[in-house]
Amino acid sequence: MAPPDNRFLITGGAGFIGGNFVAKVLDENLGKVLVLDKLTYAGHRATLRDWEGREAYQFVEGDIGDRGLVHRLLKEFKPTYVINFAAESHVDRSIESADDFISTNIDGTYVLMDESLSYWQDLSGRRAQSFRFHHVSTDEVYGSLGATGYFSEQTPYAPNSPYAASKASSDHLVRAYHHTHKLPTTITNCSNNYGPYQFPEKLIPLVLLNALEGKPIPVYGDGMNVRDWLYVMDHCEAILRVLAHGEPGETYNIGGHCEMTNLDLLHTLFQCLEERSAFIEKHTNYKTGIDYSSLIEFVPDRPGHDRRYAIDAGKIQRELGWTPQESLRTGLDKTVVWYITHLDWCREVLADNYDRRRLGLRKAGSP
Ligand code: NAD
Ligand code: TDX
Repeated sequence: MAPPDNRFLITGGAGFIGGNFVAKVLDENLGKVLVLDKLTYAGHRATLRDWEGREAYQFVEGDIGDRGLVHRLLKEFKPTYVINFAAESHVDRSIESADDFISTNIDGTYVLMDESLSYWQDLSGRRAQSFRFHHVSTDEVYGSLGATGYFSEQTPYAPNSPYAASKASSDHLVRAYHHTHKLPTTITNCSNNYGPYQFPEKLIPLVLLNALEGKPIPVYGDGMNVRDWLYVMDHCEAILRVLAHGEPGETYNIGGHCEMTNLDLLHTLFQCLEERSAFIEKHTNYKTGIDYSSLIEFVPDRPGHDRRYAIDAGKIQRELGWTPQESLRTGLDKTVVWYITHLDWCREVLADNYDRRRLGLRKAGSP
């Protein structure tokens, strides 16, 4: 897509999707990368280590809400693109406390964007024209669907969790900065991602590790909630298309064309694990031949649990020629292989951070 003199300021690059995006930009030699990441419980040096030492890569530990730092980085790095992946991203944690969701997802995005506006206003010519502020958002801003229908870019916002509300709020700020100040912004709202480097608090890596270890697999409610699963590298490719060819001021929905109930997803994951028995035996000390389904435990539902998400990704397909390349089976197999060969990464990111306990059961009104 982009000539190699492009410069990507990537926030949240030590996290799951940001980390995969950094890998893609570096592996495809698309330009120079500066990662700005606060290294919260979800951001890890173990992820960044994979590209340390590469000439095109730099890392700064810091907060997107630190105005002085953001100002300095923009001035010194002179990005072509600011891509904002930094966020608090776990719905269950937003139920326990929304403090960090408000400060990073809303206030932080505001500061990053406000400084980007000043930076862009000082640019001229081709550099001003090619600059983009890209904001990575979620389908959860649209709320929950019934048994039919899809989220399109015209669907009214109706966020249900504190996480979704904080993302909706930041989307509105980004939209307003384009409308008011003409800042060349783009937004993508995508469905559930899976793949390498995902912190094992989210469904797929949590279940994968519990299954390998023969531990109970918690399924919220009746397990019939539907998500539209998207392989993370397909998402990263979509963002690159939007940066290169998207229209400033526009929003693009990104989905995997892969709706599934949580229970069906888990059974597909178990099949992938069974097919990889020999690989598991070769690379780990875990037992195989387990009936993984027998590990499922139905647990109390997530408060406010959205029933169904499904994305109409027709706009990005028509306008930018993007469709997902990975099927659920091929994407899950890659994910299974990655986790089996990266158990050290799992141990390192979980240590002192999270013991895979149930999160998000704070009762309404409790302190
Ligand atoms: P993640 O939780 O894995 O990573 C978030 C990263 O942001 C971490 O590295 C963390 O250290 C960093 N960060 C947090 N607060 C920061 C701050 N104040 N300043 C700088 N860095 C900070 O998240 P993810 O799953 O990679 O999600 C990335 C983005 O994509 C988020 O904006 C999320 O809302 C969105 N999204 C995620 C999914 C999904 O399925 N994971 C789906 C749709 C949209
Ligand atoms: O242990 C679990 N058991 C379970 O049944 C966990 C962690 C989840 N679930 C259910 C809840 C959801 O219906 O699985 C589904 C997926 O849950 P998560 O992995 O927590 O994802 P979700 O809440 O759907 O949100 C994700 O997709 C949209 C990301 O975390 C968000 O950042 C993104 O915006």
